[in-house]
Amino acid sequence: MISRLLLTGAAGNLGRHLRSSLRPYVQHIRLSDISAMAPAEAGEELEVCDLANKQAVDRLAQGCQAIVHLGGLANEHSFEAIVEANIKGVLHVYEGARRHGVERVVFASSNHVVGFHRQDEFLATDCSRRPDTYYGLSKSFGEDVAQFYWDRYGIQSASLRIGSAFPEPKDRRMLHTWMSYRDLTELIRCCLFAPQLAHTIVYGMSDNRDPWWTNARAAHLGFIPQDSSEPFRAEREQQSPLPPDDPARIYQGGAFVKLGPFN
Ligand code: NAI
Ligand code: 15L
Repeated sequence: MISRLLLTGAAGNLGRHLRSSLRPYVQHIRLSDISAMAPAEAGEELEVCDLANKQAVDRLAQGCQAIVHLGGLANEHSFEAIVEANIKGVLHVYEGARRHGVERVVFASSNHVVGFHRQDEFLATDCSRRPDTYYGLSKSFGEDVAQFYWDRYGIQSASLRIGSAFPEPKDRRMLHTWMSYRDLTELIRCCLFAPQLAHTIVYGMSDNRDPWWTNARAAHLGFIPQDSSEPFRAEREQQSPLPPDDPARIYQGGAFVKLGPFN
């Protein structure tokens, strides 16, 4: 059991699910978000906090054994907004971890760190990064922060390059990138309890038929996905395919590669 886990982004789609699905593995869970959360139940602590506020994030980390960092903007925004929530946010989380002796951090990175790789490429976790947005750049920065705090301070981390974590895959692209909530919970459990993480990068995906990524270099996590996008294939393939020259069909990041500019 983790004695006290900090879960940021607890009011979000994934956070609301993980709040209950991670509960069996933790004695106390500290839930934080900038938005309101459902009232606390036994063993839960609620802290409303802006990740851009360094002092407030520092208080969040106090007394925690581990952190699952989901909080921040989860898709593309202006650089100014991304800087506050995601860039300052992830640095503040790691600074809090350092100052309060938190042992490990699970960081919700994203497939958009590699979004400008083509869909016909098969990527390992050590491929070059090709972020597709300011959002992807912020996740790339977060992965570098995780590496730095391991190298400099010995804080262990897993950076989860989550594909598409939704109740169901929504479109043809997500047949490749989908991750069920059950598999996400299991991946985070593996990251919290694996004997040694150092800084491990892992793709967050279910056991899909035609993946774009391999987790061969993260086998030490012991993560075995149970779900697959396959049961949704027939229905999703009734959607018209995008034109072959559409960048959203060419690149792994899908529609994200066409977002912006913001001026
Ligand atoms: P979400 O948008 O539902 O949840 C993010 C939460 O962060 C929200 O509740 C929001 O209020 C909070 N937040 C935003 N700015 C904040 C700030 N300045 N201070 C404190 N809290 C703030 O997104 P979702 O889908 O739950 O994603 C969770 C994490 O997983 C995000 O970091 C996202 O980038 C990452 N991720 C999610 C994927 C998915 O398919 N759902 C795929 C790849 C990565
Ligand atoms: C992400 O990083 C986003 O947070 C999520 O909303 C999805 O768009 C996902 O990637 C995806 O690529 O499908």
